[in-house]
Amino acid sequence: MKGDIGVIGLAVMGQNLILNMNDNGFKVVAYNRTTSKVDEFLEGAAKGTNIIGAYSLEDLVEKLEKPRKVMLMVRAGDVVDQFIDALTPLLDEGDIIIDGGNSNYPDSTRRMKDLEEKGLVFIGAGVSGGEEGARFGPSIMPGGNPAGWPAVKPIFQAISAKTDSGEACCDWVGREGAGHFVKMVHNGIEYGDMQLISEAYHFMKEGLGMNHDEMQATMTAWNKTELDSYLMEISSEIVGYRDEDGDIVLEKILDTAGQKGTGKWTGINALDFGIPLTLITESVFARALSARKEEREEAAALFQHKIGPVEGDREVWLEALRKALLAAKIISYAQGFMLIREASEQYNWDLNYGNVALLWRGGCIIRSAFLGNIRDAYEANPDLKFLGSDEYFKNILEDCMGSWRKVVAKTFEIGLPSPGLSSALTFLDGYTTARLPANMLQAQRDYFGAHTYERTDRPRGEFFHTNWTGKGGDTVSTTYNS
Ligand code: NBP
Repeated sequence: MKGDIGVIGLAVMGQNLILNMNDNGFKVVAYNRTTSKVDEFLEGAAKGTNIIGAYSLEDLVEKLEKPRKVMLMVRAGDVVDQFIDALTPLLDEGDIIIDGGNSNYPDSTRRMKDLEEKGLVFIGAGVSGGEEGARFGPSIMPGGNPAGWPAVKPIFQAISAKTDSGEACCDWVGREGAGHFVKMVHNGIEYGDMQLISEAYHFMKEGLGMNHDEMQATMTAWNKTELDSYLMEISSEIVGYRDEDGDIVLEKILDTAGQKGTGKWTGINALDFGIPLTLITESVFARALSARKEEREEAAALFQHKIGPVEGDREVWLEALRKALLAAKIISYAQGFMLIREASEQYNWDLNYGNVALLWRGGCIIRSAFLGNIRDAYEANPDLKFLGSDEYFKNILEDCMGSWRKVVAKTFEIGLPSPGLSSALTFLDGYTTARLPANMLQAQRDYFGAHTYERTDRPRGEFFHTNWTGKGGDTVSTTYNS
């Protein structure tokens, strides 16, 4: 009997996905560039399973049932193109290549189009959940050529995470690079959630002077509220975790954050699309700032910067902080969905936003109870432009507003950096302000560059220029560049 699917790449993600597929009754053919890893896998974790090894791409292709499904779980970038180039001549019309790595979505769009011309089907599937997710149920975000979905769907939906009501955290996202785009935004949101929790920890530790047991108890309690999420759960474990000497491990970790680039990609796309994705982008910058450790130490000494204590009733402050965290988190997701909507409209992907929320409901790093409410919001109104306008979220934002302002104001007062909490509030204040001072910006642009402006007392689309100095002409910047 031939294999149902082939998987190339036997590092942590590939091996665990294969074992998961095997558990779900699929016959998997496993291949790796360094073929000794195939034997190690078959003799190790895959011993006693139905998994078959392959020792060349020809061997892999030979061992698969048609239409063949070959999944790449290799390092993103050139390696994916190299495997696609090597596989293409070996495959037959209608065979399917799936890239399950963290690829940049324009690459997936390009690969889908190239392979479509050659009669092959390409699926770019974002996979989230790390090692444990891959083994026991990841969130999978497949996009690309929809012709391949019927053949891949039974496998992916079987191995993916399930919601409490049994729905698979895997469904078709959309054409071209839509799957990898949604995965990219997922990772961006992950940056935002992590930043917000880190700011709350900072406020508790430096502002309220709490010890680690107290912070752990607080985060554990928060995890039973609307903030219930995987990241809150692991953070509550981390904050109280002690090493063999009884010391808190967290305090021994150097405060310089790493990043692999998906948060940066999300920010770059937001700038390209003109979407005010402030919280996620601030979170990327916060990591970049943290990485300049030595410079920060010098500047801290130079400015003698100290974070002042937060005075007052601790319990009152903690509830205010919880509300600030929740409100800022809503804004982060609202901004993320604005970016997804913009991409969907620009690329004609016709994405289902409620479905996107469902994909993230389980299995992935940003999984949370909250995503169920986001799904409900988009099911009730698929055209929702701003998540915060949905009744459920609007009520929370209004309820949290006073506490949120109080916490952000306090962080400014005591010198505690709060880029996530504060940028989200600034966004909401801007978004809910009917008249912003952009009239001044337009006047300045027109003054120095004859860029023209629209008027409050004339229909939109009519442009005017003022000869502000009496020395300029009537030529506007559509006809010359200054
Ligand atoms: P890695 O990203 O570490 O890639 C390892 C695989 O790539 C091995 O099979 C390796 O073969 C192969 N490879 C490399 Br590296 N260079 C190669 C080359 N020049 N030619 C051929 N093969 C090459 O594995 P991973 O951490 O399992 O991740 C796989 C994909 O899933 C990545 O795109 C990653 O970004 C994504 N992802 C990872 C996680 C996670 O938590 N790790 C989560 C979600 C998504 P070799 O054994 O012969 O060197």
